[in-house]
Amino acid sequence: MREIAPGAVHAPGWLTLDEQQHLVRACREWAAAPVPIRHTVLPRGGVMSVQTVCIGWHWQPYKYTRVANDVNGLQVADFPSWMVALGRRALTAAYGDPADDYTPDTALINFYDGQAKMGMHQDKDERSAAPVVSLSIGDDCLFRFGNTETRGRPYTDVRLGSGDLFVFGGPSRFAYHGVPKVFPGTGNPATGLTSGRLNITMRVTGL
Ligand code: MD5
Ligand code: FE
Repeated sequence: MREIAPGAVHAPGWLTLDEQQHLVRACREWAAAPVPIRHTVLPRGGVMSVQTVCIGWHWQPYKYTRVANDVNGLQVADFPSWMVALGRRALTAAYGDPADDYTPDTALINFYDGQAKMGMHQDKDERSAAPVVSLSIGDDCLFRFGNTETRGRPYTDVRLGSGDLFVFGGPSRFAYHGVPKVFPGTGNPATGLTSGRLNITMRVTGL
């Protein structure tokens, strides 16, 4: 367990192999239906290299909706209670306090192929400052954790691997961050994911 910045905690290998397998299976189902995973199209026409599917609420740039009117118009899958429980356990692991009042209501599930990246950005479409719980499965990546003022330096580069937990809360909740690189072939096929990287971020929308 390492505190990268106040409120930003990295717990390498926090998920068991069994938990990773369970999450891979769940994400495969969510990626298929009711709203298929897709490359999000940005308002100015850019297409994200990462593929995303959401549960609970549907994220589109730059808001949350109940139905995926930018994809197929259907309501996204429910946010299951077992994911709420997992999010609470993650917060407790990171901060050491009970987290019974933490109730994430959405998750963005991002799939990175070997070429995908995510540019430096802040997550501020949520109307809540509650922590974000991030879980990684599959190939390692370079994760860049920045500051709340600018996209640029200072930042800290952290390598995230399969099973890693990262919690962003307190003063780190609205920091800039991104994924400059994935390291193909570094994952563990026993997770069920034979290539690429899966990242699940649980959030509280405040909606
Ligand atoms: C990823 N996902 O690896 C990252 C990990 C995203 C996204 O950035 O927006 O889908 S989550 C990192 C994160 C989320 C929310 C707040 C902060 C970091 N932070 O304040 O540093 O696909
Ligand atoms: Fe983000």
